[in-house]
Amino acid sequence: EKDADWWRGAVIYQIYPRSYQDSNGDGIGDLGGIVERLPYIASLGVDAIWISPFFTSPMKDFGYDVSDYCDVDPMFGTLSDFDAVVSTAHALGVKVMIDLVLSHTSDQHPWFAESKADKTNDKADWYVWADAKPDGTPPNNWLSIFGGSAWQWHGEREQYYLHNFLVSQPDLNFWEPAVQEALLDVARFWLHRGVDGFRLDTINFYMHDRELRDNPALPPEQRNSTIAPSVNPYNHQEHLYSKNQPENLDFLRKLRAVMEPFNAAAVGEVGDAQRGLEIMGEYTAGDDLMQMCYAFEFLSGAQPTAKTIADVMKRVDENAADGWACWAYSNHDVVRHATRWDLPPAALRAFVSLMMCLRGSACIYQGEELGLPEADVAFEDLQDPYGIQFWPKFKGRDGCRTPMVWASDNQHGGFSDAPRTWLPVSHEHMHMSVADQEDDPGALLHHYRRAIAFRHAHAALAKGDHDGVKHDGDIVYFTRTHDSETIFCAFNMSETPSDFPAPKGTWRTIGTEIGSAQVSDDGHLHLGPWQPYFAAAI
Ligand code: TEU
Ligand code: CA
Repeated sequence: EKDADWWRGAVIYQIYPRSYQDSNGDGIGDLGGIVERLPYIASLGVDAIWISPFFTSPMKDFGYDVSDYCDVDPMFGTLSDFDAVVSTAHALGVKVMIDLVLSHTSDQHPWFAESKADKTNDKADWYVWADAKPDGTPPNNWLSIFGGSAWQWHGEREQYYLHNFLVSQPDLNFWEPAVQEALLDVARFWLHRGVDGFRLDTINFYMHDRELRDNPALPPEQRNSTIAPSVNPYNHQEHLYSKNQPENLDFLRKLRAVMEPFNAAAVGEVGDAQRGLEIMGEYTAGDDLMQMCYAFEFLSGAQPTAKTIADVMKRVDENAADGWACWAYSNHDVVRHATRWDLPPAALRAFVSLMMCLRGSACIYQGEELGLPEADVAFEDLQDPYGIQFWPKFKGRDGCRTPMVWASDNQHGGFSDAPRTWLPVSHEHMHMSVADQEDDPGALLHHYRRAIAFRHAHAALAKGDHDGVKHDGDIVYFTRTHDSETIFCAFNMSETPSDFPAPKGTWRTIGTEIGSAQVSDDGHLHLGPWQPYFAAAI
């Protein structure tokens, strides 16, 4: 009776566990806190949660550096706390996706401890080791996303090791079959514990070029900052050999086969500013690969307009027509979109309504349902190594990682009873708390609930095909169809009122609860600022 297709069109709520709810008063969010807040999450109407890493970790990259894949970091709780997350979520009808960071481990992982000891141990080839060039410099020119060479010299082993991210995040060697087997066992472990799927970190970094060829330079006009801020020289290189290797697909097929009996779904994170959608096409191309890839198109850059939204959707159709994107506006790595695009409340409403209607699944990042802006974090409070590296040109990722605000009459916004929290709660966030918005019928939180419910009420919006996304001035519009249901959607993506001809044929206006316009007597739609129009074919 399990629905293998549950992920298609799902709304996934992303939890950054350090900052969701602290249940034991140490100033850090934890799994017990998630259990406490699950009724709230269920009240949003989301299908699933994605929990950022809670595994054993020295926390150099706040959990994206794992030292034991099959245990919970004591900071976050225990395996039985995790079981409580799963059972509570399932009882509320919410699925659980966990964040598997398989491309690299922490340098504190026992596998690395063994591997680094010498060149002959059992795990000698579990990481990517290479000799220095004759002059002692790294084996090639590959760069790390977090700054500098992607190679770190190791005195004991007298070799360099590869790290695409922090020095303390050595890359696993996916060319070693035993590594792949060990990682598939990790997936099996969690599937047996009841998880419904995975968010897979950086799936396009799994394999590397075995010959370790130098990456070519990227022409200046192609350097953009989707994956890393523009101050980072990483953007000056085309990562031809350090990522996107065709053999990634072989591993992903094995992983999918492991997931299949559990009806589990994966959303693969593909970090590539130039070829992201092309790679999405490759990685979601068949039933034996990823169900979804995470789309970066709305996670950086200028505020999307009717035209750029139509362009993105067209590129998805061209590159990944048989695949399925998972959209997001905000996450734990980027500036919150309320600030990044400087959006007024009406625009925040329009953007989430749009996301609920686009072909694809959708990720909502904790706090965006409250309209939280990016928090200002002072240099003294900074925690993110990526921010510390490039400060002040790039202030890092702490501004989107500050604690959730639950109630404004409470110390630390109801997040924690500790004297001090790991990142300070933003004062600007306080009056936007969940409790404040629950009491205010006009609050954004209620709009998020209604927009999610609207999608769930219409299979065409969740699972349907579309006839191509088009734009006319500031209006973006399209039609979605599933089985016998056909829905027309139009959105005025601007401050300026706009007229638009009503679609031909017989239609019934729907979605008035999320602001849908009505067709006027002259057969036109008069769309106010940021106003949508929705209609179902009769
Ligand atoms: O991010 C991968 C990735 O693409 C990053 O470069 C991201 O774009 C960057 O943080 C810039 O904003 C994943 C995780 O989401 C991130 O938190 C981790 O730090 C990273 O992998 C390494 O595991
Ligand atoms: Ca805690």
